[in-house]
Amino acid sequence: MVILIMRKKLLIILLILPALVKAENGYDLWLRYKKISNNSLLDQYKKQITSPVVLGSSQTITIIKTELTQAFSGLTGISYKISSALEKSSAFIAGTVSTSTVISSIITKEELGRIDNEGFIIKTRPGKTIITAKTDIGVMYGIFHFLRLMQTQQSLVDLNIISTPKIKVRILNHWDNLNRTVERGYAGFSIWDWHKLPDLIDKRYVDYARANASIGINSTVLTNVNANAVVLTEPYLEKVKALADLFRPYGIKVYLTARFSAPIEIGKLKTADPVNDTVQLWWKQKVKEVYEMIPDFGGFLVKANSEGQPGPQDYKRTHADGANMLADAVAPFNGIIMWRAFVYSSASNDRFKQAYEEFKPLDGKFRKNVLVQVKNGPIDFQPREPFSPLFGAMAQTPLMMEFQLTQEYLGQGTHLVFEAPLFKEVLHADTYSKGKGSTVTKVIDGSLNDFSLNGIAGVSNIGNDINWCGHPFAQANWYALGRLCWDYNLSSEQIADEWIKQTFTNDPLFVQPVKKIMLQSREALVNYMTPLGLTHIMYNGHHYGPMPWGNTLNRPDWNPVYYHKADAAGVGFDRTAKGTNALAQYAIEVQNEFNDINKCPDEYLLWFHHAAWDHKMHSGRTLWDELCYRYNSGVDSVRAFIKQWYSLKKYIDEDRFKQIDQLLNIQLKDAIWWRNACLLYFQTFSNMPIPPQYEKPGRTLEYYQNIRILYAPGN
Ligand code: GCV
Repeated sequence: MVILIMRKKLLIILLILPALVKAENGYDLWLRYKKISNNSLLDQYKKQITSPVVLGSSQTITIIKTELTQAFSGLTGISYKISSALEKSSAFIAGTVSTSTVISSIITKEELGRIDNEGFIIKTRPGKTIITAKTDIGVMYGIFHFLRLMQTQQSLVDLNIISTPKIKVRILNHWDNLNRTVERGYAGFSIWDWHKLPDLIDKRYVDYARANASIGINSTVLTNVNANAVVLTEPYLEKVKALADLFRPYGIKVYLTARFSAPIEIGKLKTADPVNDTVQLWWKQKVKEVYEMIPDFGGFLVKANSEGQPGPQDYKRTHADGANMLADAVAPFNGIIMWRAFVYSSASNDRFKQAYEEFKPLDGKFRKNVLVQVKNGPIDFQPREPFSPLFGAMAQTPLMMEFQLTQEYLGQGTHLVFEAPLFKEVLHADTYSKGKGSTVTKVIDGSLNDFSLNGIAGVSNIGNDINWCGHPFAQANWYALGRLCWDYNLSSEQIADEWIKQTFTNDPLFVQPVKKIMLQSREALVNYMTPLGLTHIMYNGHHYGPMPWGNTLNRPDWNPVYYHKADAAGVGFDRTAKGTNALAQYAIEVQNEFNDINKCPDEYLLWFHHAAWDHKMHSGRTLWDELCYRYNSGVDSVRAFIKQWYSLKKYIDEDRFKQIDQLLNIQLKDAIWWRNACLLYFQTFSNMPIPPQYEKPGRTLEYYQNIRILYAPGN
């Protein structure tokens, strides 16, 4: 009996304990609005948000009210109602400057002059909070900023925030197909349920818009750059319209990818030649049709003459001819064309050089409403690449940045990799195109070459997985893109800090170590995958796992051996004047940074040099020993992440804790796989021993060469 009672008690305890930290599935992203546990802060907050009022009457204002009701109630634990009219007791007032004299009397002309139509101003005094802007969309951004301050438990005392976005087109590129598969997608199927649109509006579309608005993303390309012309037919445009209507009050514009051969495929023309009058007319009519349905349609993103996609070169025309034809069609409606510079043909002796060779001669030849969209590096979203030389070479063309959020070459859906340090590394790089300080950032924001149109794109990592991005930490890359587009001066640390606090908890005992993991994660991945400038040695096709020996595809530049060129003498791609001379595409100062094998930073050594196995590195180690060291330190980092993560169990809900724990263990298995496969393979050339302090690969090279991952996702 006694035992029974004890058992019962034990049973009750077991049932109650897990319920203390409620299970979460990640769906709420960074908008969880959990009750603030710090009571003195809570008191301060309550005073600042007493009797909240939001002035105005648009759909955006309704959205703001819904968000605030949910947020204030969740964060304080008291239920709030947002009023539409000023009351004597209103401490919290939000609305455009024209909505109330209370607001306009507090905000100066000079302050207003410092924001654009999307910017906002937040001012607080004891017991008074003003959030204002020139437009309702600006007010919405101000509200989300304010909620971020609350969620990250910042003081609301004496705020004087004047904020305006540094980048105009802050855009996601979905590589989503109409059949709902996602190219390089690792989070399930596409969130766009084309089959049921426009009749079924999934709640996810609303939450997608909220999430983007909360981090300042104002544009989205719904479809894959490997485009399907069918999206431009009327039934699909109806579906696109439904999404555009829904996203509009969140400040989000919709764009589509344009398949260059659409006039033939859906227009029944014989040609898609951009100088042909009938073709031009077809596009003009198509564009008119789109704008009649979606008056604020953003424009088109185009991948042309790349990886088998049709384009102007099929008719012996240039990229500028193609882009300009589309630009002329959208210009009357203020649309823009984002024309991708991701091209590489087997004709060049170095894939690195291809985009520059094709686009540099076209500098200045594009219409004003064309942005040339350039991937961050010259090859293809590798764990580390030097910045694309195009950024320093197109002074007469506005260039926009393309980053990849989906981790095609960065461990895909199973590795924890925070990409903000990668983004910032590229943005900080100095092109020297107009002397010292000509950073990629200044090229992208237009300040260096005096362009007002500018943009940053992130290839989306969103799918229909319950937590949106597959890996719980992948959400941080979506978050980082939005925050950096708004303000590229934010540090990676700041972004990680905000994201962790909103996504998990404000407890510093959790925040600090997790931040450390995030900030080290990209370098760890570089070390266990492609240290010292190794490039593109992933598995063929799906790109998951190591395959440095890959040498069977038709085109040399699709094979890993092309990129590392390992032989008995050494390893690495000689891009100096003795090699392909790709370095000549950079300003002389950049060339000087990389040209001398003894001065080239370790991180980029094998990008630019074929270095001897006994080459002396900056550490004093030989290249071979350094390679062994880096691969092992990558593995050690992941081991440390796991140990650290395990110590954090008590701070978060069990579901997310376990999921991340298991994913980290996959990451460790993969890191060991990468290290062993690569070292064993490169050892066949170096003929040098793995130094005794490191673990010896437990399997043979043949074992690793025989691993087949047939059905990796996203391929
Ligand atoms: C959308 C890489 C990817 C392709 C992608 C291409 C691109 O090659 O592997 O899946 O295609 O880049 O950016 O166009």
